[in-house]
Amino acid sequence: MKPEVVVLSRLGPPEVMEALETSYQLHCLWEVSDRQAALKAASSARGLVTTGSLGADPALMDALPELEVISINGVGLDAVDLPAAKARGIAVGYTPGVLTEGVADMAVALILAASRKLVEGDRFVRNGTWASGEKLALGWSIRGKTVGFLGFGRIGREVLRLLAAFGVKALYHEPKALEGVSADYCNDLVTMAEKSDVMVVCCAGGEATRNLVDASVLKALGPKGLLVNIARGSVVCEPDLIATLEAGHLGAAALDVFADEPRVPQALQAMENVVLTPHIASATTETRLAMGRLVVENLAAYFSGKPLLTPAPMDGL
Ligand code: 8YV
Repeated sequence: MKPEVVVLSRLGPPEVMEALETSYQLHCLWEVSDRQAALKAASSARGLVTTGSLGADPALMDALPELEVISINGVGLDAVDLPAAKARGIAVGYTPGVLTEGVADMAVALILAASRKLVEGDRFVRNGTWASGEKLALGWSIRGKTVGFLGFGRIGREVLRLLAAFGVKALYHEPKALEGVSADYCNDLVTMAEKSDVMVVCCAGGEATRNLVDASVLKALGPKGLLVNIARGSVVCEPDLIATLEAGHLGAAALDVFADEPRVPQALQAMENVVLTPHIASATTETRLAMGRLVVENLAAYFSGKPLLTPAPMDGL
């Protein structure tokens, strides 16, 4: 008998779902109209596959009383209730490392898209404004500018490695200074924002970072400043972001993540100086294949009695 596994969202490319189907009896929840009935039918499931955004809350764990292992397709742990999993003795795996490069590439793409007006320029061509004789306003160069990193883990450091080719100066904000990193520490976020031309949000989500980027930080970044968020929408106070942009106190924003996905405030959609993408920083075939393989390998390790390859850090909870 194959173990039963609940899958909350289709993982791609196709070989990931094929690998899951080969080894498990799947309950694919995105295919059902009645989620409660589907969960009831899955009440013997021993495994759960979820994503960084969908996570797993205690209600879901309660609905799956036989649950032994959660395998997350993502690096963010903010949507999975780790204390609830620990209390139930549920093992949790995630996919660190394999998405660092894909997400870092996206941060650089967003910086260039906003500073060089790629999306605005595309609209300008398509809607006939260029043909009507108008000129797009000048963009600006990232070369030699100062980039402040809110969070300087694997992803932030990879973004900086890529940006080194542009000769940027780098600052970072973390709860504590880090050893052996090639960026200057700022223990105050507002001070870092004042000194930065671009701020890249690449810290973990969750209560510790909720609304850390508020009006005071955004105003300090300033009327020429650019905010890039490839982490979690919860880190940025969205109403403050909208108000600061509308008042012209912040120059631009490039956002891959939002407070209430997939809903994106109309006010942000209406602004030419805002680049919006639908939470796709890890969404390349290469990265999603690597993530999907690790999801499958973590499950396989669990069901063959071995330690997970990449267990979520649950110690000390
Ligand atoms: C994914 C993410 O988009 O890693 C994360 O935490 O948010 C993203 O890489 C998400 O997990 C979808 O699978």
